[in-house]
Amino acid sequence: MSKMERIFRWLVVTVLVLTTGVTIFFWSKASLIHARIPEKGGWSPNIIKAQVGKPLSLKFTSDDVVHGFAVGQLPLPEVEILPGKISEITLTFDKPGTYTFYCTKWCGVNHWRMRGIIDVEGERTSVQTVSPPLYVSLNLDLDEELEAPSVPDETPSPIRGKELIQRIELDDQLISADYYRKHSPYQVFETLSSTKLSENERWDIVAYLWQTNTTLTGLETGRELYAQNCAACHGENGAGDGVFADDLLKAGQQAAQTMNGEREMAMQIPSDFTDPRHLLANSPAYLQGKILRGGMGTGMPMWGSIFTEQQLWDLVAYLYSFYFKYPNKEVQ
Ligand code: HEC
Ligand SMILES: [Cu+2]
Repeated sequence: MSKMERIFRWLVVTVLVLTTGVTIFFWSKASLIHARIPEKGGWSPNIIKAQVGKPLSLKFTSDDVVHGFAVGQLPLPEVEILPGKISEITLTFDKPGTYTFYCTKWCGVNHWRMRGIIDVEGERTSVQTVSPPLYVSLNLDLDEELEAPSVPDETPSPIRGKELIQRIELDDQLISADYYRKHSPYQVFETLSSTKLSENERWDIVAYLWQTNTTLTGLETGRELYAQNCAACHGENGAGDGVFADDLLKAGQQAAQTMNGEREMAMQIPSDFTDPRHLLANSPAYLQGKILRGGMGTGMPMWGSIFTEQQLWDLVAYLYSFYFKYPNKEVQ
């Protein structure tokens, strides 16, 4: 081999090694997803492309506080994202579509705004029919504020309700899940006025019917989802007094000064699920719709792309349990 040839070979090898090195360096930089509190930009990038069936490797780091990563409607373990550290996860999608990814750690009052999109392209493997949410098919107005004309003067007892039900002839349809979802507790209370029972006894039956449409595992799922996603605004015990309730009110007052809305300010107060006047006037379909769609500017986020249908019903059942204090065992 001549000297020239050897130098030339060296050059080729060096250039090859360098370009691969540089490519890997930039590739790893480019695919690193930065997490920051929403006021500082949230996810960057916040739109990720993927292909059906092709593993998608994601790397994360945080530029400020601890964040978390999860994808809505997918049963994944959440990924913790620590400042200055790199976390990784590999995902494979089996259906095309637009998935929402979101932060799972309360990183500030705007935490829930920390969302992004994974755009998954590819062949649909099976035909899916997506039915509209129940509030849409029922034509419910989610912005209507309903109040129950009367409420129980003591907490209704599902156990007493179960006993009472043997004494009367209850229409079978009242027990079905379909009926439960479409009616508010107050509507069922009114339906029961044809019985000769006292008002409190009728409420006991309503509590029993609500409990039979709830399972302990469903309530447990609802409790976990609520603690992670809702408690910071609505409060641990559902009373509307979460740690961010004051911040929301301030944000509302600011909005009220800039626009002309007293209404706006009032609406920024997270709902109190322990207040029977409000809770008992609303059907599961209404509450599910509210969670799914959000308040559209009231401070209540939308969760439709985050939770599965079953998770939404579990959350709804859990919200009623703030008022109907179900006993710690199944009453069937
Ligand atoms: C950032 C604060 C915030 C978070 C987080 C939040 N909410 Fe709300 N929510 C509100 C506010 C404010 C309202 C009142 C305004 C409205 O009804 O739109 C509200 C209203 C609601 C209502 C309507 C109640 C009614 O009777 O009209 C439901 C149901 C609800 N939230 C459920 C949830 C659930 C379930 C979660 C968690 C998955 C959640 N919220 C998370 C702020 C929040
Ligand atoms: Cu965050």
